[in-house]
Amino acid sequence: MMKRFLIFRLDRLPGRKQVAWWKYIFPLFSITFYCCTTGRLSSGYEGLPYADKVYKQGAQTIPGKIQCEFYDLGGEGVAYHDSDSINSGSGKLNPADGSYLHEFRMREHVDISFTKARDIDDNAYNMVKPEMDQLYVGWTHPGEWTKYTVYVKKSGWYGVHVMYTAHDTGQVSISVNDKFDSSPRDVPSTYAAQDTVNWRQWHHWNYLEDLAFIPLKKGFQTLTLHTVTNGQMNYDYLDFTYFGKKKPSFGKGSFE
Ligand SMILES: [Ca+2]
Ligand SMILES: [Ca+2]
Repeated sequence: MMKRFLIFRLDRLPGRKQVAWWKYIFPLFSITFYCCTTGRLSSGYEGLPYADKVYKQGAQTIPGKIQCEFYDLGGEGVAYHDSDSINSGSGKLNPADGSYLHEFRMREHVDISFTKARDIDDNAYNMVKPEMDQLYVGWTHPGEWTKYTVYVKKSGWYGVHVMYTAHDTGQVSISVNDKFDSSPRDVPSTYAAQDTVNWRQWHHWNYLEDLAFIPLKKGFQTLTLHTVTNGQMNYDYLDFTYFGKKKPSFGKGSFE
């Protein structure tokens, strides 16, 4: 569609008997490739895969980890929904100092921080030891969501696992191309009564296997991570592992 449109426009360049058509081949190819590879034309979705001067990959791939902080570009209502217009982490809890970690997407509404040493995220109450300097989405509230353009290498059923903290047990759901929603999935609390440092209750990390099983088709898709109940969860990444062609007959089910 885009290709036809551009060819039509080139034919109608005004006042030129001889068009240096070759000058337009590379831009035409680039735009077509860009649009096709982001899935923008096929879905009508206006968001784009995140990339910056440090993270240059663009769309994240499945199987593999989907880093939650690399939600798409596009802003409120397109690539995410957040309950306020402040990034409570980047530029606030982590003051702007010119560094990548402190200023990561600090003008966007989604709240982002990163794992820190000095007995903050490397504490004795972790269920799984987190890597340091890992960006994560935090300060979550029910109703908030972030969307990701991903590239799925192989069609089939995938297990979804999550690296997270949860002050109280909450629930999340995942949708694919805005068409299918998983039922809400429990994200168990990582609260530890023996930790007497109150603010650190948001820093007990866990890796939950088999949060859900979902079917994915090969190619570019969008995934949306919804915070359904409770909030107060921090999401480092979703981990997708290939399960097989057939729907799992065990575990926590699927979309159905
Ligand atoms: Ca916010
Ligand atoms: Ca992360």
